[in-house]
Amino acid sequence: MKIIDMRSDTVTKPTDEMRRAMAMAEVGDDVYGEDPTINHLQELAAEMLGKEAGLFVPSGTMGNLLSVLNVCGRGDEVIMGNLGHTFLFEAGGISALGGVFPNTLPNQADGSLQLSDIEDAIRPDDIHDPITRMVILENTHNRCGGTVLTPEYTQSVADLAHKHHLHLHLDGARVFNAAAALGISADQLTAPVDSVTFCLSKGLCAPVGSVVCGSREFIKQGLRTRKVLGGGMRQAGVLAAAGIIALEKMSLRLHEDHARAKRLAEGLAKIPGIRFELGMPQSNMVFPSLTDEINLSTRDVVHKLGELGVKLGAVASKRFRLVTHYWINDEDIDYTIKAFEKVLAV
Ligand code: TLP
Repeated sequence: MKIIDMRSDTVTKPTDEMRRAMAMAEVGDDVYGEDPTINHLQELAAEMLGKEAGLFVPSGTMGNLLSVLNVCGRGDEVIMGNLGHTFLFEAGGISALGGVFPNTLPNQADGSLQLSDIEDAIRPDDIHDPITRMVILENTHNRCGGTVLTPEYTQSVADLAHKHHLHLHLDGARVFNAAAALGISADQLTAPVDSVTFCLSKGLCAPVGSVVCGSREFIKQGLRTRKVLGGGMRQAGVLAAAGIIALEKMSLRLHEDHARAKRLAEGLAKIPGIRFELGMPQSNMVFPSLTDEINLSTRDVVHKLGELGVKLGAVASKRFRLVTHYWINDEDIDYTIKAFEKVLAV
């Protein structure tokens, strides 16, 4: 039985072209700055995101953590969304390792933070208060439904942050999906921010790695922070080789995943018992929910779909997440819709 794995785009395996490039990659000791393939990847990433420099890191989690630790000391505060990945899914790393305090604001349905909420959250110069240092946005926004923030909105947050001398970081794990959804280049989305992390190992299909981009000074500091976190790698050019293909080729095809996500959602929306509380997909994530008439739990549904070869995530008491990616084709979408029909019919 074919397994259709839509739990996440993190499950993507490298393409044959990536595997060939990995085998042939020129490598060196990257802690000495001597891995030519990593150097090329970092330059390419910085250029594509319109920043001075880039830094290859093992994961998106480390990219976000490193960015926070670069800017904040113990007791400092970061403003972020209450549904943000850094708050929900990074094991509290900024607090555990940096003593950094998250000040969470309600994420709006589209993944944004309200400007007035941000303004109110910035601390006054008062010895009772932690010092606000940073704001984090996420684009696309995972838990809000793979929603897309516009360059205009990002600029308005940057203007506010900079007025208060705050650093604006973007968790752009899927910023190339956001750019594809808007039909613009990724640098238009990242121009307003001071630093950005994006992932090579999600929809872009590379096996490992993320890149942090920012000013030369920020990345220089990041090299030290990465070392502190144990993320200084050696001949990791074998990984960066896949990352280069991810950027040059795979970033250009993400609209195909978005079209399949839309088709999947449209098919599922026709099935009695399914509704779309979070709205229809804007990128590669589909979040169907069960209506109250369905007596099955999400666990039951995940289990039954698993028996039919469809893997997906359960993200709330009545909600699922399915993520389209390079290894999911049109037939897989049709099969998944039929499998849902079957499971919910009983
Ligand atoms: N997200 C994963 C899970 O951790 C939830 C997924 O399956 O979507 N930022 C965002 C917005 C992310 O979605 C993720 C991974 C990360 C950061 C962390 O990336 P990694 O897994 O490379 O540490």
